[in-house]
Amino acid sequence: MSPSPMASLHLLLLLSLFTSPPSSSHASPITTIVVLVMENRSFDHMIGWMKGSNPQLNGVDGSESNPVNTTDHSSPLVYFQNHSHYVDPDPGHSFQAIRAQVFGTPTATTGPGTPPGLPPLMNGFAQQAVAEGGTNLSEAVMNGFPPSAVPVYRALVEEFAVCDRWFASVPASTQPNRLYVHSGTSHGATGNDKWLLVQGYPQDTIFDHLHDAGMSFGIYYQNIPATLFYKNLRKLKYWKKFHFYSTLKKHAQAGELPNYVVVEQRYVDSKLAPANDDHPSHDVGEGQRLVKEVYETLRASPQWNQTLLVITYDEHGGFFDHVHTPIKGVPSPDQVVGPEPFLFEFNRLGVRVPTFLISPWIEKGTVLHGPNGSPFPTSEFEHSSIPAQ
Ligand SMILES: *[C@@H]1O[C@H](CO)[C@@H](O)[C@H](O)[C@H]1NC(C)=O
Ligand SMILES: *[C@@H]1O[C@H](CO)[C@@H](O)[C@H](O)[C@H]1NC(C)=O
Ligand SMILES: *[C@@H]1O[C@H](CO)[C@@H](O)[C@H](O)[C@H]1NC(C)=O
Ligand SMILES: *[C@@H]1O[C@H](CO)[C@@H](O)[C@H](O)[C@H]1NC(C)=O
Ligand SMILES: CC(=O)N[C@H]1CO[C@H](CO)[C@@H](O)[C@@H]1O
Repeated sequence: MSPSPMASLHLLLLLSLFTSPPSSSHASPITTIVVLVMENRSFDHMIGWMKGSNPQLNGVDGSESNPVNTTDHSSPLVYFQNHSHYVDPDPGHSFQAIRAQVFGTPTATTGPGTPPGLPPLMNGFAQQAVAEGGTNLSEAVMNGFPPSAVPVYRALVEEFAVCDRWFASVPASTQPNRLYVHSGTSHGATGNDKWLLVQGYPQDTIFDHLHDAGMSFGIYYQNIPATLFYKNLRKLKYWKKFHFYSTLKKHAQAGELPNYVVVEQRYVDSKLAPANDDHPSHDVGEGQRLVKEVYETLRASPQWNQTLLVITYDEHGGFFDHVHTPIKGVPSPDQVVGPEPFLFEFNRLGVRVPTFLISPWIEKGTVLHGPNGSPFPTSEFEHSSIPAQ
């Protein structure tokens, strides 16, 4: 396949994390990779306060702040807090909103997709939130969960590996980033374009490549499989690859999980079945329950010894993160340019998101800071690190 060159080899790199492979061969012990992509939360918001669980992790200490007005030097500062709870309404995370958050530019500006000469100071989150939802929203975005509120993640940080330099692939909303996860490109999408989603995106996917290579995959969904936004997945030959989420447990127990497993959560909220994707205003407690259930299902499987679970977030959802988003040496995956008025060239990444790597082969308390200049000096982990191989 042709993932972004920046991403290639990343999966190998992730796999090199594993402690001693089975002595009989040098092959990776992993035959099943399970991918779960949660929704709309930044690294600092979700696990930035977990330095107490692992001091190696690039998190926060409360000294981080944003001015209410980036052009007024006497403007008050909003400091990053540790008492996030239920967030409603949803903070802004359109392409424009994110540009304002990352570069500190006024929200209303149009103009080029990447403001020339401006460093990504991550200083516009409070200002953008005030413009969109007033003071309460600026306090909501400058806030993270205390570890006790996200106990499942605290346990994962302590027991397995966390990547503290993994970015959303596009500084834009949900769907472009979800498209990157299984195909290494959004095919020019910088927003959630309903019509294009209905038509289906035409690019090659990891599913096609696995299928052609004789490997299996399965999508375990709860209400709507977002993977159907890839046109290729609508082919008749893939029809049997889609399973209700309840089948995950059956396949796991029977040792019948395919090589590549995608778990899709409930995106749609209702009283009987609350959404569990962590997207505001959905309850993060539900997301924690889902993660725990997936982990326990895999752990109880006879395939656990060959399994890697990757949990990441599509994008940061408008929440502050202090790590500057990479804006140099980011190659476009396919040279497709985004729509007017920004004509985005896919030459910078989105905001940092939490990513966990979970497997019996991973050493306890590992923090992976990045791909260490491989394959290119400017390579970073982002969503196409998953299909890259
Ligand atoms: C996992 O694999 C290793 C190496 O092949 C083996 O020593 C160990 O017994 C296996 N554990 C289980 C639970 O199968
Ligand atoms: C921010 O400060 C600048 C300079 O003082 C001022 O011109 C602008 O109106 C302020 N913006 C807001 C939204 O208050
Ligand atoms: C802002 O938060 C305060 C305290 O939580 C609450 O009383 C108030 O109604 C909120 N304002 C808005 C506009 O939501
Ligand atoms: C949150 O921050 C305050 C002030 O820095 C600190 O006293 C408190 O212990 C922190 N709470 C948690 C749960 O980290
Ligand atoms: C499932 C869900 O509500 N996800 C939201 C995450 O943010 C995007 C915008 O990027 C919304 O459109 C999604 O609805």
